[in-house]
Amino acid sequence: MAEKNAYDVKKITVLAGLEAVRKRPSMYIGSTGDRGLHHLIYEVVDNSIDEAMIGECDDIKVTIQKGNKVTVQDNGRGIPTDKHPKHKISGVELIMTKLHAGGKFDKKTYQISGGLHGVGVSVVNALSEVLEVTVERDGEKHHQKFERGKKTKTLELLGKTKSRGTIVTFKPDKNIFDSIEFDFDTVVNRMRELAFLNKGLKITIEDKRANKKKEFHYKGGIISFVKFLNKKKEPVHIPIYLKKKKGDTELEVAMQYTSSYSENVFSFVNNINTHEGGTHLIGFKTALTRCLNNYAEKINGDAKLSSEDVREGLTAIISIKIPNPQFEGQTKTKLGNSDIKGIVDSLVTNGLNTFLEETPSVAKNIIMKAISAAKAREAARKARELVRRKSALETTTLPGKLSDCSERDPSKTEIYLVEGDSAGGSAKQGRSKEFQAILPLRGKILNVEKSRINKIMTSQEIIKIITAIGTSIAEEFDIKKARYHKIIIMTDADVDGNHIATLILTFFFRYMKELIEAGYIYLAQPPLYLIKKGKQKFYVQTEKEKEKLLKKLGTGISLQRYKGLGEMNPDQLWETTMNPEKRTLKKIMIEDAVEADQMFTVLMGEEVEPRRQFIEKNAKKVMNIDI
Ligand code: 28F
Repeated sequence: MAEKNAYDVKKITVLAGLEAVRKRPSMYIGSTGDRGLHHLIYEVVDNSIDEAMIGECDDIKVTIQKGNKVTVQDNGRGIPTDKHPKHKISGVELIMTKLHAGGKFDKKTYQISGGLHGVGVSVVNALSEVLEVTVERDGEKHHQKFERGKKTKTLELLGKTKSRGTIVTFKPDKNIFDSIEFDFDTVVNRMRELAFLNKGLKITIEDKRANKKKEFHYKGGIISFVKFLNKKKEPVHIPIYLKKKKGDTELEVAMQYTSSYSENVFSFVNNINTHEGGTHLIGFKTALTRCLNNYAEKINGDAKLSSEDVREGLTAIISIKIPNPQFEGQTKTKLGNSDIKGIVDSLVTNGLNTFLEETPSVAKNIIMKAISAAKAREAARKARELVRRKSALETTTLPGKLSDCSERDPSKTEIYLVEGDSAGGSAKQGRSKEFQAILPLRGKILNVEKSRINKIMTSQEIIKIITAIGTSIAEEFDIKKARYHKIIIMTDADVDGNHIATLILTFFFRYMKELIEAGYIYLAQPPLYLIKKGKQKFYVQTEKEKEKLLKKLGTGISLQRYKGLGEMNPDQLWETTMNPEKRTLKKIMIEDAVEADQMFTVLMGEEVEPRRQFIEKNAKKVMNIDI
């Protein structure tokens, strides 16, 4: 057994010290904000997942303890404990103190902005006040402790054991991170995704701070993933599942059409969400478009179905596992391996053709839906042409209600989408005409989740927004044409205001997602209360802030609750909500594409609560720092 252990240990290659990690943590974990903090957990779990991917582990436990100390435990083979022949230190110390290339499924790359894949658990060690590791392997239990990456003692033999596996407990270093407060739901979403992507693996998450616990175990793997994504929709057939394994390469596709109009296609490589797509996704889309056009030709005589038409209402997961992925793109989440395109194309072509032949009634439904999508797309194109021609005829090509700003450089300008004419009037008077444009919106806009693009192009409110922003939508969308780099939704803080805000966000998410990804979309934060004490005036935005301030100010104050934007005069609106030096804006970020998609699908249900939760959860509060 010893020689095997020695072989296992020497697979680790030693790269660099950990001082560099503590000096420039963002180079290794993307940021020292919430995303970077949560990557610590993902980095540790990744090692357990690597054990699961080669069939050596089927149970992972994640525990967030009081004080935000995290324990991850797996029942894999256990990190090799004997000395590395060259480095003369144990495999455990090597893994914990040297940046290493991973194992078989090397994910060694890191995103420039916001994240990393596979820089290794040593990075976690360097950024933790304390980290302890316990290994049970070959009937022995070993333990070692580190502080900020430096060992406080050598690997210690604790005694005999009948179990096997690895346990890592770490506490993030408060000196490195803005906050070390883990968000349970954020961890839950990623663990659920990993359980879907690794069929049969049980992942348990426990939050001892709030006595919460969740367990994920999907024998259906990505079939369960598709069913989960479609649980609020109406599927039109049972999920299609395709799989191919060749050596170290494994492909899986699960897909299911529903009656909805939105497309939910997510692609993964070695459990990494390839947000920017790549050759696996191209192979899938190419095969799907070709197969459905061929089948449509067979039953209808002709077909001109676009790649978008055939994906209307489609939920699909493409998950591949390959030993040497080449990640490209701005955030290193685009797969570049060119051989993968053909392999995925042939898997999907064979699998899909078989499905279409075997279930002609479902095949016909899918084709008819794609054909009506094509008709809607054509109608939308004509509607856009009409709008363009109409506005070309008029003097201004911009919506009449828009009060534009004088500055022409979009990186210096912002547009407020304001609910209601009275608030719109105050905003027009209160704003800076130099860099702030105002577009008043009348009442509710169309619920795009339930409408096709042709119907959307008949909604005047939506056309006003599209025209004012200037980028067009869907396949014509071009972010370089954006006329403003801040698009600020300003609605009342009540239920109706929240509903209008989420309707606008749903439209942006479904038809102008790049605006959100580019960080252009914000929510204005009008004050909820004005608190006066003598000559002093305080505007507060939340109940919590109010309580805190009342405690601080004591008695002898006056409290005014703002019901809506219309209650403020232009100066107050400027002072509290529009002045870049005083206002607070919430920037809308899509932290998790799967979660965001679920939220928008749920948002269009009728319950009010999910909308409030969505605003709370997905809008990261940012103090506007561009003075
Ligand atoms: C809670 C965190 O870190 N689990 C791990 C193993 C198992 C092996 C291993 C790890 C690096 C590249 C080999 C055992 N036996 N959980 C974990 N489990 N690392 S980390 O090897 C380290 C080297 O390849 C292991 C045989 N081969 C590998």
